[in-house]
Amino acid sequence: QRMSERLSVAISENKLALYFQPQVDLASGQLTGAEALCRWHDTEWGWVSPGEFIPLAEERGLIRALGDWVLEESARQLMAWRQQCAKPLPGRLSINISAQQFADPQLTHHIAHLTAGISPSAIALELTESDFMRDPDQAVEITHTMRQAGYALSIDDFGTGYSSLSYLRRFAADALKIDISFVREMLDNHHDRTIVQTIIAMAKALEMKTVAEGVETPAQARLLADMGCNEAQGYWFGRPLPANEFAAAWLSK
Ligand code: G
Ligand code: G
Ligand code: MN
Ligand code: NA
Repeated sequence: QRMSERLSVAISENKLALYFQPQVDLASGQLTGAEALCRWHDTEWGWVSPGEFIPLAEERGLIRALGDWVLEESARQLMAWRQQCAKPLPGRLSINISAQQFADPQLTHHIAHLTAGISPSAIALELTESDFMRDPDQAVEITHTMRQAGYALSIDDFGTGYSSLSYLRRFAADALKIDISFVREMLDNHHDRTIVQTIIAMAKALEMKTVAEGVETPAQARLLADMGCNEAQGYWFGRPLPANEFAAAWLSK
């Protein structure tokens, strides 16, 4: 109870922060974009994990307000980088969308409104595989609207959410994000390695790109590149950073 009240105050008083994690092309090592990740530092409790406050926000009806803030702040930051940095962010900024935001039939319009001034071609929307499958027919409709508007679409945490192959084809997503749980033990566990290889093959067949999550070692990066995975994010390439540090590290030369 108390935590949800404090979260509510943090949202309305602009006390959340967005961090940015680089996404890189595995073949060239070039920056291909970034993922915006929400952070909350409470004066009393310190850093609260999004693994804790995002589900709480969903439970307590705060996720729309939080999601709106994330979208507005993402647009503000893209604009600021354009004005202040030697180079703008290449590719797209990936923004996480929760199931409850996704349930809004006006979502695409709402996103366009909150990110006014930023082209949809600068934004990718991430939805988890399980959120897609909650109401797959509605998801097919919404994802087509999003794609028509020019947003790219990624299926997050892929491999954990039981999509049927027929829906996967109809979702019209641009990218599959291979869940960290398969990447983590890929080098030692041949079952996980096979799953990763299979996801990459399937994505290719469906003309989607693959983005591996949670890449922490050069050996993982090399194996993924050899397997034909397109892009990656993870501590090996860069941790999520506050906007100014991200710009200094990635947008300065
Ligand atoms: O950044 P970290 O891995 O700790 O995030 C934990 C979880 O919180 C991840 O599943 C991530 O997708 C989710 N998350 C982070 N930022 C946001 C956000 O802005 N909106 C939503 N809906 N989820 C987020
Ligand atoms: O569910 P989603 O993919 O949006 O969540 C991404 C989460 O993964 C973020 O909370 C981010 O902080 C975390 N993350 C990013 N890179 C790594 C990594 O290399 N290792 C681990 N363990 N977590 C990571
Ligand atoms: Mn994500
Ligand atoms: Na994920």
